Parts: sequence; structure tokens; C-alpha cells
Amino acid sequence: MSRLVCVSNRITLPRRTAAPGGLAVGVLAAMRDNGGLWFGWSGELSADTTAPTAITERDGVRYATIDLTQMQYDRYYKGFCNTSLWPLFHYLSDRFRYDHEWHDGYLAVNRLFAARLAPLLEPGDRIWVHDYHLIPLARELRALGVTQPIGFFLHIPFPHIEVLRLLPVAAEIIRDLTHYDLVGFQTEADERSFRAGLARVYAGDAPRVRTGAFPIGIDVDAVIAEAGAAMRTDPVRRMIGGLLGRRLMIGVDRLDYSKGLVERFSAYQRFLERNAELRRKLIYLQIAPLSRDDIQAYSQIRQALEQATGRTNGRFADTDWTPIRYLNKNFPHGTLMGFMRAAQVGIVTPLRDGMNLVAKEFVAAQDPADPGALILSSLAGAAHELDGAVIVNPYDLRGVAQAVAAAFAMPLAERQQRHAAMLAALRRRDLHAWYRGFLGAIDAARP
Ligand code: GDG
Repeated sequence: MSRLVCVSNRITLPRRTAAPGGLAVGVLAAMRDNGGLWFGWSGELSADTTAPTAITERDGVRYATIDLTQMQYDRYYKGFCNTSLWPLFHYLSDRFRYDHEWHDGYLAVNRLFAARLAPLLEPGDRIWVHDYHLIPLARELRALGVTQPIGFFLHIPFPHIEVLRLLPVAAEIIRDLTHYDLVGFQTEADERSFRAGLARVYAGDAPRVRTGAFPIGIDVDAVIAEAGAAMRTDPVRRMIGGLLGRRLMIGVDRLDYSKGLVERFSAYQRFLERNAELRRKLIYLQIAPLSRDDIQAYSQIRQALEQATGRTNGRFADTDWTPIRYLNKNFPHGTLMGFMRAAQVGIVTPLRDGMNLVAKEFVAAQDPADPGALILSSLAGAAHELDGAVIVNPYDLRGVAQAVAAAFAMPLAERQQRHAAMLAALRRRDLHAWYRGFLGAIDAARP
């Protein structure tokens, strides 16, 4: 069988506490089950550009990492990836900024990745490149004479061409994707956006590119087991004890403006204003581990959330009750699954999201006999599959506030019925189906 080579911006080394993020969860599962090589940035900065690629091996997986320089990090990672591509691909064009030097840095790091990866490749390899950081990588690898099949999967949305056009190098982005044997997206809507972009750039003369929708899922049984086991642990028991019998709504999101937290906090405030009789009966727990904290837009959103929490708690809290518990803390994954199982309502309201694994984890973590209700943004990829959720528009504060009231009031039979339907959907398209589907499609692209 051919070896699997995964390439992503950041890699998760064994025994390191993983930075929270959906991409790492998916790639790690594919690597663990198939073995192979995982290549990417170590997460470290270094001025020494001649240091050799570091290789570690554990449980059949080889991890190959390189460091970046401060300048590469600033231009490629903070600049082009996370201040140009990230906001634009999430349709948040008011946060989009562009600088030619960032784009030069992006191309240079992709060239560096190709130069460092090429000598590690073997003839029968299948190469799987992940996410927006590495769009030009196939072109760079081909230029070095690499002939093995190369697939690309985009974890975030692909924007409509009229939005992508804000980027001065939009056509290059689309052209670079045509160098892959397969380009995978989270949803068919993203795939259609890319196809519309291709048609625009090539004006009816587009090269043949294989594309497909491969919605990422979760390891359902692993989450069920984690959630069950976590209920007996100290952190989960303490959290439940601290509720003093009150009902719980939970949110778990990387602290990112795309996750709609400011809007969610406003909607919750509105819910408290309109539902005086429910006030002291519930607690909203928001876990938001810091992410990309050295980028200005992220420190701004952090400040805005601190202010919103202070405002709501200051206005509504009593000596024995605070309406919002807001934590910038990173928890072990199992503990989070236990927190979710203990909650009556899960709230996931991104302004845009490629998929959103938290929504799927919340469903799997529930007790089927007495499951919690899920509130889910219509603008998350997961909404295409989880139609048993209470679907909301995250910008509609009144609608979200009403959804919170409806979710807490939902009768047991309805919760059970919605939960069973969603769990069945999760099982149909789980994490294993995701990577098997993608790898099978690469093989079919190049028999
Ligand atoms: C990108 C796309 C797409 C969260 N806090 C902690 C923690 N997490 C875990 C969650 C979940 C993962 O991180 C987050 O995944 P999401 O899918 O919700 O969001 P992104 O990080 O934005 O992921 C997204 C995904 O890629 C996969 O393709 O679904 O649309 O944006 O698993 O549980 N894990 C730990 N501690 C935390 O504090 N250990």
C-alpha cells in the first residue's frame, strides 16, 4: 500500500499538548490509522535558516518539522494567511487586509516547504496537503519534478468569486489549485464557489480539475466514550457542583472573530432582558481558548468579549449567581466532552465556518436518554447535516435569543427525536469516512 504523506502548516508532535483546532484532530486520526509522514512547521521561530529538518518517529508516524524565521512568520502566517485569506474566505471582508510583502512571504514559505519536503518523498507516496496556508504547494512540488499524486483539502469555506475578487491575487489562488490531482471542500456549496471561480478566471477554457465535497466528521464512539468517562472526573464534577442545580448552556470556540462570540453575547443579554423569570435558573459557560493572540484583530475581539461579559454580569448578576462564566482556558479534550454532556443547551453560532466540529461533538457527547438541545448557525458547514438542531442566523440577535428560550423549553420527546436523527447523520459521515473518502478519490484520480 502506498505511504500517506500529510502536509499542514502546523503539526502536532506526540506528547505535546495540542493547540485546539479542528484540522489537527482530523489529520492526526488519518495519520494514526494509516501511518506515514506528517510534514509542517514546528511552531518554533528561529533565525537559523540552515537547520536541518527535524525528524521524530512514534507509533508508525514520522513527524518532519522545520522552523520559520520571524519575518516568514509575520508575512506568511500573521499577514497573508490570517489577515488576508482567513477573513476573506469567511466572507468577513471588513477585516480583510492585503500587503504585497505578505503575499511574497506566502510564496516564499510555500517554496521552502516544497524544497524541504521533496527529498523526503518516496516513489509510491500519496501526498495530502491541508488548508489555505499551502495552496501554491503542488505547483512548487511539480516544479521540483515531484510526480506523485497530490490532493488538497480546504478546511475553511471557499468564498464566492465576487468576494474572492477583493484579493489582488485571486486568479493566482484559483490557478494554483488546478495543479492538484484532487481538490476537496467541506460542502458542495464551497465546491460550487470554486467551480464558479475557475470558470471566471479561465473564461470557458478551464483545465480539468477533479473536485469533491468531503464533509469532515468526528470519531463518534471515541467522543461518546470520552464524555462518559469524564463525568466521573474531578474537573467535571466540580463544574457541575458549581452550578448549584442551575441549568447549563455551553459554548466552546477558539477565540476567533469568525465564531460570532460578540454577537452571541449580545443575543444572550437580550435573552436575559426578555426572560426575567428564567434569569437565576441558568448559567452560560463559554470556553474560549486564546488563538492567534499576537494578531491585532484577535486582541481586539478579546477586549470586546471581556467588556461584554463585564457589562452583562455587572447588570444582571446577584450575590449568589453570575449569568456568564467566561474562560480563556485550554482544557483536555475529554474534559470538554464531559462539560458538554452536563449541558442542557449547546450554542454554536459562527458568522461562517467550514464545518464546525464542536457542534458535532456536542451531539455525540449527550446522554441519549436525556439529550441537550443544539443551537446552530445556518452559516456553518455542519448545518447542512445537522438539521435536528435549532438553526439560527447568528446576526439575528432576537432570533438567537428566542432560540435560547426554545432550546431550554424543548420537551424530552422532541429532544430525543432530534438527537437520534443527528447522531445517525454523524455516524453516516464520521472521521474515518472523511479520510477514506478523500484518499479513495485521490487514488481514483490517478489509477
Ligand atoms: C477548522 C475549521 C472545521 C476547542 N477548544 C479546546 C479544544 N477544542 C477542539 C474542539 C474541536 C476543535 O478544537 C475545534 O474544531 P472546529 O471545527 O470547531 O473549529 P476550527 O478550529 O476553526 O477548525 C472548521 C475544522 O477545521 C476541521 O476541518 O470544522 O470549520 O474552521 O475538536 O473540541 N481541544 C482541546 N482543548 C480546548 O480547550 N484539547
